[in-house]
Amino acid sequence: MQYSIFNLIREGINKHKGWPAAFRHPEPKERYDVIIIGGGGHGLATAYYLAKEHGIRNVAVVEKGWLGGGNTGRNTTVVRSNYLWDQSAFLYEKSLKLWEGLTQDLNYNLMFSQRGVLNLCHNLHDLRELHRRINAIRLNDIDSEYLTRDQVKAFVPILNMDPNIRYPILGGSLQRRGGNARHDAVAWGFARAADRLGVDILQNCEVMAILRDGAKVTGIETTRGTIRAPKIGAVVAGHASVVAGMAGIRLPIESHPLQALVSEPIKPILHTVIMSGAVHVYVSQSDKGELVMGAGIDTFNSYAQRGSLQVIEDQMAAVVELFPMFSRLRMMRQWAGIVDVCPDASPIVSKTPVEGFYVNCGWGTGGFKATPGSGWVFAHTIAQDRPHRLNEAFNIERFSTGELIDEHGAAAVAH
Ligand code: FAD
Ligand code: PYC
Repeated sequence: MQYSIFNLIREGINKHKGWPAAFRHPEPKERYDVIIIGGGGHGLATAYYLAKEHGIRNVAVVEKGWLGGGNTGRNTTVVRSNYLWDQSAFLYEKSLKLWEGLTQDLNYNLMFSQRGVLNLCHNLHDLRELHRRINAIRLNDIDSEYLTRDQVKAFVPILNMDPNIRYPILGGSLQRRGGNARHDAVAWGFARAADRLGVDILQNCEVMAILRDGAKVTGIETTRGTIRAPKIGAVVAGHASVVAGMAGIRLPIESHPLQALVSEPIKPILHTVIMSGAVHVYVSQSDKGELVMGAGIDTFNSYAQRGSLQVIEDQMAAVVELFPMFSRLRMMRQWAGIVDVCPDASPIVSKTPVEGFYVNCGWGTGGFKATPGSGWVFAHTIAQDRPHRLNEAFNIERFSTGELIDEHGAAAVAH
């Protein structure tokens, strides 16, 4: 449904009682063709593309809490595709291309803003590594450009360009097509579009067990009853090991808290995303005016969605080093999400040894940008029972064959 200014005025006068729900709240059916566990962006995107691209509409998305209440609603919304290795570059670039048409495709304003992502370098090693990456990225026909120190200064005049500081800025790599999007809108937009294609979205429905008949899955046991399906996809960032364990699969994943924080809102001052691996912080400004910041994971393993003070103290020191003028800003909120990290800092989007059980996990600190691409390839993998060529390399076997895709560098500051 399209909304006009008249609807808005009418709803304002009528105390907002007339808006239709964006999606249905159905009771679970006994049986579906596919069950997707996890109602974050990746799970909802998978269901949407199953219905849209593969005509599989008898699908349930099963979410233990509310849509987007996991990392989809907790991340700092950086979108980019500047990855080093071909396999990752192609997958993240597919995702970025989908982002570029997603607001229109879903008919939902995702506030996708290609404001650029600028990675700073502060020493000779950084500089050499930056050039290597820019060359690798451009060889894959993905945009990436080098900015000299003077060009960085012209692009973001509020950065501290003093050559005598601890980590002087020597230059940067800029992906102009990178940027930010509104994270909740991504969940809501995919949910509404999937619902319209017939997908059942089941919230407050926690998966407690995965049912098997020998080597095959047959369904799930949930807090809303037993639901049967011959194909089950698990897309549960932060709890991938827990849910895979229910199917008898052990994943090579560690779960860590990743924190972020926002300042009080201020007038527009920062028009791009700044990341610095050496000083160790990243920052952008939201449409509300808040500065959104973060850095690396807390080093301990945890399922508690909070982190330690020392990590945010370090982030604050780093941001003030890059932007001395932010020193008087007050911080408003801090939170954490649980990120599942693979040993090579790349995801697993794969079939498993259990027939009909598929996993999509291990996106670590960087899966928001991958949301549409991840859903697109995972839908293909489930529908065809074989990976798409874009996710072939991200199989679960690579941890025994040794064909790892080491993207620790691309995870950069957030790692
Ligand atoms: P989620 O949104 O977490 O969805 C998984 C869902 O599964 C959850 O809603 C959960 O409730 C549900 N679930 C779990 N267990 C069960 C169960 N037993 N039964 C039913 N449901 C279950 N990435 C970027 O690309 N850019 C960024 O700037 C960025 N910043 C980040 C900042 C922070 C602080 C954090 C924490 C992460 C950040 N990320 C970023 C990573 C990104 O948020 C994630 O990779 C991505 O959102 C994962 O999406 P998802 O849909 O897989 O997971
Ligand atoms: O992957 O670009 C990223 C990112 C930024 C902040 C957290 N992850």
